[in-house]
Amino acid sequence: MPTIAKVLVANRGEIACRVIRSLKEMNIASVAVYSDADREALHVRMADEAVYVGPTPSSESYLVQENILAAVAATGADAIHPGYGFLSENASFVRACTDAGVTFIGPSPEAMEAMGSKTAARAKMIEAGVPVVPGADAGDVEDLKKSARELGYPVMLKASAGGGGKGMRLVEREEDLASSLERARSEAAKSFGDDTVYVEKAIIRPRHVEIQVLADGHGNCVHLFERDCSIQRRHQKVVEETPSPALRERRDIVDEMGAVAVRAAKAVNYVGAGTVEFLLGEDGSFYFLEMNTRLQVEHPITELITGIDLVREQVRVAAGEELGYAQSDIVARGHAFECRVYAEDPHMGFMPSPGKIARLRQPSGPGIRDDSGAYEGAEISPSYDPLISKLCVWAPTRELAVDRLRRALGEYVVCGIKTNLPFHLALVENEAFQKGDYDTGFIAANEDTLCKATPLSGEDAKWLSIAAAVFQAKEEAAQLPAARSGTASSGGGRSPWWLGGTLRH
Ligand code: MV4
Repeated sequence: MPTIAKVLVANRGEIACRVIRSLKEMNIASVAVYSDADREALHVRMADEAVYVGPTPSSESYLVQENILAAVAATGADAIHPGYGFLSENASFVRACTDAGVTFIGPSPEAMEAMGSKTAARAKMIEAGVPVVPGADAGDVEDLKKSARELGYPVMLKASAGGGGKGMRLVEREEDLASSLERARSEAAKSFGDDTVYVEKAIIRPRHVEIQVLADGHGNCVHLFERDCSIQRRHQKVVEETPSPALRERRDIVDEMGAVAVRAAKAVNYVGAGTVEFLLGEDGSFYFLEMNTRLQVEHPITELITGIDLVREQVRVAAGEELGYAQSDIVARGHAFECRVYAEDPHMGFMPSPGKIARLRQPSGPGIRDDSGAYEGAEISPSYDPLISKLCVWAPTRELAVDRLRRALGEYVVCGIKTNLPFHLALVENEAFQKGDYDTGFIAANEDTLCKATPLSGEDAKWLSIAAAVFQAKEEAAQLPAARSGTASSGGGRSPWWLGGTLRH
């Protein structure tokens, strides 16, 4: 059983802070890595040690396997937690960790590769008896017409090498098939360098429902219920919740989806935390979409309803421990939402809005969890995903959770940059959302009401400009030499946020 005494967190932002927190609770030393832009970042201050891994662009720092492994060697870390994104689903990196004698906190490279290719995953799932959307290779137009007739319209054309909705085309009638196939092929070739296309039965008004799974290296695997991630904008999740409103009265379907997800995980000898994504039809039918072989952004809402710390379980399993509990021991209570708070301007097409956070007040109080990498004075860099934090709420019922979400969003104050908080505030007032009556097309169908600028009255605009001028003047006064002596903050000019970790250049 590998002992894990020190973990290098090969990530940044909120997820790095989140992982470091569980390591601290487990009395495991933590090592942060940082680029030029992240020299003053929160995760660097929270870790016991921090190592510089390169210039700001991720491709020159966080994604450079040699630099990450050099940081492991320099600090004597015996394990790496990849977080999500970056190298978290990179099988060659897992092999490099193993070659370097470092424990990768996650699944095997084989499991990653089995699930990394859509077509290989689909074949594997069919073999394992996991329901997939009825479909076939497109072939030429005549083959496609035949397949589409058998499937029944509408059908969905998808790029075999694609994902995330790129190159997808809905075809309602046979007369549109040839032209749609041509466009799908050219988009697939342009986007993925591979023009292979396949056809599926289109699932109408689907929901995106995913199941969290957790497996150890001793053949034990459980699921931790579902997350409804249908509130997406351009295939980017924005709000997630558990339980799914569509399955509140259908826990039998959740049990079935959970059992299928466990079967999918076992089919690839999965170890660690993973997520099996499904399309859920209006009739309660569900179909395998893909499996994410990493911890997901939205994992906190599962933690809130089950009380299980998924990062802690990942580390335990990576250290060779058994789960120590069975499916019957996993109990969920209450309802949880996650709102992704982005440095984006919803009134400008969600354009990223990088810059300095001049003022920040994050919500707290009963049932609130705000996983954040931000702090007052932090710079939100244009070089990385503009996620500021994930505002999560828990309450005994969905209705109470909506009330709590409204209260928490009302407390959230960010000055200096634009955020998508106005979008979230509009969403929580939307009647269909309040009823849980939505599908994956919800934002597209409601974008105008969810993103309209709430015009300020003349009087409000006047007072806002006065307040901004006063604020600016105070900021400039605070920058004067006398005010910068640093005597006010601890550590001789060092930021008051500094927690005393060791900084290695
Ligand atoms: C579908 C579908 C309807 N029918 N497949 C979008 C990206 C990729 N995850 C799969 N997607 C879809 N596949 C069939 N046969 C509808 C979608 C879809 C979608 C799925 C999940 C979450 C958001 C979505 C937004 C638009 C379309």
